[in-house]
Amino acid sequence: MKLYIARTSPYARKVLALVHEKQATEKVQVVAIDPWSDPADLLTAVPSGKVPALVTDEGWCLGESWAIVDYLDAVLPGRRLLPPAGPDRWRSLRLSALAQGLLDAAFSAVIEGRRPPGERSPGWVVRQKSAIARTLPALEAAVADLVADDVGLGGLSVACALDYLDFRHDDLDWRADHPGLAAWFAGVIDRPSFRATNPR
Ligand SMILES: N[C@@H](CCC(=O)N[C@@H](CS)C(=O)NCC(=O)O)C(=O)O
Repeated sequence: MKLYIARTSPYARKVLALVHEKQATEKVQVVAIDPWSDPADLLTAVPSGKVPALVTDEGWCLGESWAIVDYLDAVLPGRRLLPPAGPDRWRSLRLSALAQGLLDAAFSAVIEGRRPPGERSPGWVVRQKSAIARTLPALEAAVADLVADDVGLGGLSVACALDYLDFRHDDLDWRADHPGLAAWFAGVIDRPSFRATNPR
């Protein structure tokens, strides 16, 4: 299988970290590219032109981190990060969805700041930062679920999103008002899967 990534993409990191958690790195050929330069291979694989993108051994293509992790979790050997059914699965998916919302807002704010000065919208950045500010307390309230998820897909996704805040929004002192979340994060971020995919 071929996995297109960008080294600093937090969405791609989530997929890569899952591959590491499953100790299945030898099954996935990682291809680092710059999605913003529209490489032909990426555009052939996924019409969105975004990373991560997966091309399977059978030759079919899959985009979107949330779909790729579901697929890889099922087909790769190693521990299952997303429980197959029932309340454990919904808990993990809910955490994963909160993380995706956090990441979307954090990433969108960063990209807005990279537009040419005359095209930037301060109002858009404020809107994204409000979404971040609403999501962090929701995660703080879900710390028991994070612990129960035991670095399943939900916990893995939340850790990647929080580390993206540290990476790209280092002015945001999210730990101060979310001590439970900060303690949980400190306990997981040194895992080999996160160290191996650290974008810094
Ligand atoms: N919803 C997508 C988001 C992926 C995404 O936005 N990737 C960025 C890099 S972090 C990208 O490839 N952007 C290129 C573009 O928008 O043209 C996912 O979860 O995989």
